Amino acid sequence: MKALVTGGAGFIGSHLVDHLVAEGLDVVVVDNLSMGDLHNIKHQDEVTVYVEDVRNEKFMQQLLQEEQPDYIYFLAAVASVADSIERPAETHSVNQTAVFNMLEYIRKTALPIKQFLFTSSAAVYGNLPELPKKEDSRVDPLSPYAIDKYATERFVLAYGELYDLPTVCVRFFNVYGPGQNPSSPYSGVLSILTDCLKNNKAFTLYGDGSQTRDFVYVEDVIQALWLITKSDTSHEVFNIANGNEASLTSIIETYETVTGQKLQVKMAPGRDGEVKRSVANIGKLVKLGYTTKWSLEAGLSKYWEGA
Ligand code: UD2
Repeated sequence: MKALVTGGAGFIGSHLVDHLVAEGLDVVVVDNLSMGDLHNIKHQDEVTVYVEDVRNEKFMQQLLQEEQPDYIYFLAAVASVADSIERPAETHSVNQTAVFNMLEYIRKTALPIKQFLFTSSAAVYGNLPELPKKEDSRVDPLSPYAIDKYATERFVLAYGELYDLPTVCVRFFNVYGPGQNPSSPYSGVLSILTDCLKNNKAFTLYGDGSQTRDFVYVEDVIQALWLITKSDTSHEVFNIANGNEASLTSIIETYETVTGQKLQVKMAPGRDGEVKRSVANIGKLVKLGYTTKWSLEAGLSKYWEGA
């Protein structure tokens, strides 16, 4: 069995690649290294890596023909709400057009795949009051990022239904853990917090800290992705989260306790397009056998140890 992972040198992608190798799959990675790093992949020598942009349509088509993957995990993305507001056209070309082009090529050439998994985001739910978010909760995508993710989900599911392709979508909530790049202002908040605590830098807190998120440790995310692959599920959407809501202020306090460090905080206005509260209902994933193995405290301790 062969798997193609786009964004496979990135934070979540590289953990997935390591898992797939450990499960005995042949793994092919495409990554343009815009946020990823080949060193993130532990089993680099066992993986075929192409340093390329998923927007290179010709290249992607040739790759699919040559490699004939059974499983495709589409993780390549500009993974930031704020970045999509700064650069809507460019983020659209990655977050939607590249995925669409691949689906279209698979359809036209009737490429025999076992599963096409698209990684979407909790951002699709927006700021509607229903909590926790279920996969069939109403959506209200507020930013170019969220709109692209939602519209692409619909393409992925419609292609699945209309052309009988085995497609599935997942909505990541806030994923954290080793390998998350803290270098961009748009990086995940826990990678930035870790960098600030380690290197005694001031942390900029956007808003009043009462915004909530559902943080899930990357190993639980990989558990979820693998369960979805093994279940042979098609035409479904799954939340991938921990199922717990925590305010940013409480997360900072927990991290200070775990590390025994005190964070310097600079206050700044909240970011545009931001979601105020976010927490998932993970019942659908639990039905596949998912159990969260990492509480926030355990995940943060482990992350800090390796940082
Ligand atoms: C996450 C995902 C994003 C999308 C979204 C869905 C990451 C990196 N991004 O965005 O791809 O799926 O969820 O809702 O996981 N913050 C600070 N200071 C900082 C950085 C962040 O206060 O230096 C705040 C930020 O304003 C937000 C919270 O921390 O309220 C989490 O920010 P984030 O960028 O880690 O993730 P989020 O939820 O905006």
